[in-house]
Amino acid sequence: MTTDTTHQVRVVQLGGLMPFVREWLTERYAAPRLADLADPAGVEVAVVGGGAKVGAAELDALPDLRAIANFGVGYDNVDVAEATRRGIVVSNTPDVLTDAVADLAAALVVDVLRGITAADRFVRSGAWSRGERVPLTRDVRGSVVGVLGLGRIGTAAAERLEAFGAEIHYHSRSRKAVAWAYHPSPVELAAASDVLVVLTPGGAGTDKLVDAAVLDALGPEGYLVNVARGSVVDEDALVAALEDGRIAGAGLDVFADEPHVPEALLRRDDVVLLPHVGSATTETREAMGRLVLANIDAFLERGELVTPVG
Ligand code: 8YV
Repeated sequence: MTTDTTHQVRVVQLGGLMPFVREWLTERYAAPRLADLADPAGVEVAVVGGGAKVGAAELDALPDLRAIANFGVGYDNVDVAEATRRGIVVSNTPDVLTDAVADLAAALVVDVLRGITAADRFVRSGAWSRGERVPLTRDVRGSVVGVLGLGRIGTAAAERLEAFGAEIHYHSRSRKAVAWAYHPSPVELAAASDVLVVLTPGGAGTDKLVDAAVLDALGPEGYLVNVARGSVVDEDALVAALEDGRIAGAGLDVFADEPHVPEALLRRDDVVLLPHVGSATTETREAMGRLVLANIDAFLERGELVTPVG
């Protein structure tokens, strides 16, 4: 497909956007995919989905770009420093997905402690009808949940788990004005926790923050839950810790190289594996889409973003 040359293309689509978002962008801005764009001149806004990488090479391909609207709260896929250097502003989709992601984080904590999906596999395998039994599991009430990264989503997840009767501890870049117990490092938080829940941003600042030392501090009775970014956990160290029984199990919605999931994890019954679905509800994805459009409109009309990053 080539672009209509009578119409100046101002908005372009990059990466894996959901079909309804593509439709909205096509209807409202006649925004083509980057691959279908005949001439990049005049493109001012790039909408980025599916965590597509945007670095110097991608920015070179769009010489008139002035804004990047990222479909997602996490923007570790975008080289913001390079964009800023070129005078390009970046927006994300905060707040609208907080509840959905916090729900999934809390659900994974309950799942790893109560063995819900493992018990589902047990029933489907016919083991229950053969008279076998599932092992007893662990109470959520009274367990210590360590939240690594007490931002908007971390706080919302902690509130949910507190309602379940869990005791909340946390580590964050800064101490917050909350009653929950603060630990000065991830290792100290892990040592105090039954379940460590990763809710930090991705990117260079948190790369492999959860390493072998943190997993060892979590210990053989401890579980890891990650709904943030795969990059925050040293995946090889996680596989090794599970294989050696140095941690009890894990609930993972994100991976280092999505959609690739290490073979060693696929084989294990003590891990819950989800395909990066933290924000994947109809309501939330639509709200994210509306926020992306609001950012594009504000930028094209007034040169401002509604939810700029940084
Ligand atoms: C999206 C996410 O699935 O918001 C984020 O940071 O990870 C998810 O909501 C992702 O951005 C895909 O576009």
